[in-house]
Amino acid sequence: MNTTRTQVAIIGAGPSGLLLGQLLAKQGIDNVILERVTGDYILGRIRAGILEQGFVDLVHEAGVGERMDREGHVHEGVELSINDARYRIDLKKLTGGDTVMCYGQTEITADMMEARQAAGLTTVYEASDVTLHDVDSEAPYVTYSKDGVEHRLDCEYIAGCDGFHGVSRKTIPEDKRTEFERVYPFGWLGLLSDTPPCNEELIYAKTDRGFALASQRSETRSRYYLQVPLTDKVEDWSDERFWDELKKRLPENVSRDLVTGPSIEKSIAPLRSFVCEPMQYGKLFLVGDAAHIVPPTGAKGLNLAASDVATLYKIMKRVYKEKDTDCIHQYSEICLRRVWNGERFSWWMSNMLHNYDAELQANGVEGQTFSRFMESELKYYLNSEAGQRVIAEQYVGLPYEDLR
Ligand code: RFL
Ligand code: PHB
Repeated sequence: MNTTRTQVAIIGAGPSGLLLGQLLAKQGIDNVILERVTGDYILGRIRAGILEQGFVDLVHEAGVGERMDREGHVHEGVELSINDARYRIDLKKLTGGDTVMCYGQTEITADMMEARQAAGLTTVYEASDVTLHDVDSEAPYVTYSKDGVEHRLDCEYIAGCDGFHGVSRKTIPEDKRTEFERVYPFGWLGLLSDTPPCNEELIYAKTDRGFALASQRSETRSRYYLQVPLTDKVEDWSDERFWDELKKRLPENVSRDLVTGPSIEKSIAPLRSFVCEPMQYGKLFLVGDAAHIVPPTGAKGLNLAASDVATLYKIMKRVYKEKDTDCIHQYSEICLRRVWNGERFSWWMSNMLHNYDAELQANGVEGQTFSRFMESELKYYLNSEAGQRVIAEQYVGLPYEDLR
C-alpha cells in the first residue's frame, strides 16, 4: 500500500471539486483530487450553461476567470413564452443591476483543469474503488487503486464532490441521513449544434406540445432542449425530428429564422429533485450534486454547487487560519437554506413550464385542474411586474450567506 498525506481530500473532479481545490490552494491549503474517470470523459459531458454572479465572483477569486471574461456572454434578460406569446424578464432592471453569465460548464471545467495542472496540484484520474474510512474520527483516510496499485490518502477533511452517483453520500450511515426526492414524469432531450443561436437571450417555452428551451454556448454554437416522455430513447430522435419538433414549440416568429444543422451531441437527462440532510458528517462534507439535484428548468444545479463550495471555502479558511474547528458544524445549515430555495424555485419553474397532460390524464379531473392552476400561475407572474421580479431575483441567484 502506497501511503500519502494531504489536508483536504477531494472526491471528484467535476466543477465542485475543481473549484474548491483551486480556492483552497490559493490559501495554501493542500489538497488532492481523486477522480474515477479521465479528464476527457468529464469534458465530453454537456451540461449547464448559465452562471450566477456568485459563481462568476468565485471563479475570479480562484484566479481562473480570464477566458470566461473574454468568451462568456453577460445576459441582462431572459424570455419565457406561452405558445406564441413572448415575455421578456429584464433581469438587470428588475434586480437593480444583476445579470447572469452564459458560459458552458464544459468550458469552465476545462479552464479549472488547466489552471490546476499549471499550478502543479495533484489530481488522480481513473482512481477506482475510492473508499472513505473513519470519516467521523480525528484521522479520516481514503483508499483507492490506480493502475492496479493500492493507495491510501491520509487527510484532515474530505470534500465529497462526486456527484449524485458518487460514494461519499453513501458513506454517511443510513440512520444519520434523510433523503428527500421527487422524480418527474418526463426528461429533457438536449441537442448541441454549431449553428447561431435563434435569439440573443434564452427562451423558456411552454406549449401545448410540451416544454422547450433555446440556450446557447457562443455566437456560433446553440444548445436546445425538448421535454420528452421518459420512455423515449435518443435513437428515436433523428436531428430532423428534433428540429421539426423544436420549431413547433418555439414562438412562431423565432422558429421562422431558426438555423438548423447537424447535432454534435444529443442526450436525454431525467429530471429529479433530491436533497440529502445533513450535508456534513464528521470530517466529511457533501458538495454539489453529491448532496442535491434539481431539475434544470431554473438553471440552478451548477450554481447551488458553487454556493456549497463558497461556504466550505469560508469554513476551511477559518479552520486553517484561525484554528476554529467548531465552525464546521455551520456548513450543513447554511448550505441547506440556499439549497431548499433553489430546489423550490426549480420545482416551481418545472411545474409551470412543462406539460403534465400525459401523467395527469390518469388522475382525471384533478389532473386537468392542476394543469390549469399551473397555466394560470405562470400567466399571473408574467403579467405582473412584481411577479416578474420574483422570477428575476431567483434566476440571478439569491445572496450567499456568511458564517456566524
Ligand atoms: P459532477 O459534475 O457530477 O461531478 C462529479 C464528479 O465526481 C466523479 N465521481 C467519482 N470520483 C471518484 N470516485 C467515485 N466513486 C466517483 N463517482 C463520481 C464523477 O466522475 C464526476 O467527474 O458534480 P458537481 O461537481 O457537483 O457539479 C454539479 C453539476 O455538474 C450539476 O449540478 C449540473 O451539471 C446539473 N445539470 C445541469 N445544471 C444546470 O444548471 N443546467 C443544465 O442544463 C444541466 N444539465 C445537469 C445537466 C446534470 C446532468 N447529470 C448529472 C446527469 C445534465 C445532466 C445529464
Ligand atoms: C444550458 O444552456 O444547458 C441550460 C441553460 C439554462 C437552463 C438549463 C440548461 O435552465
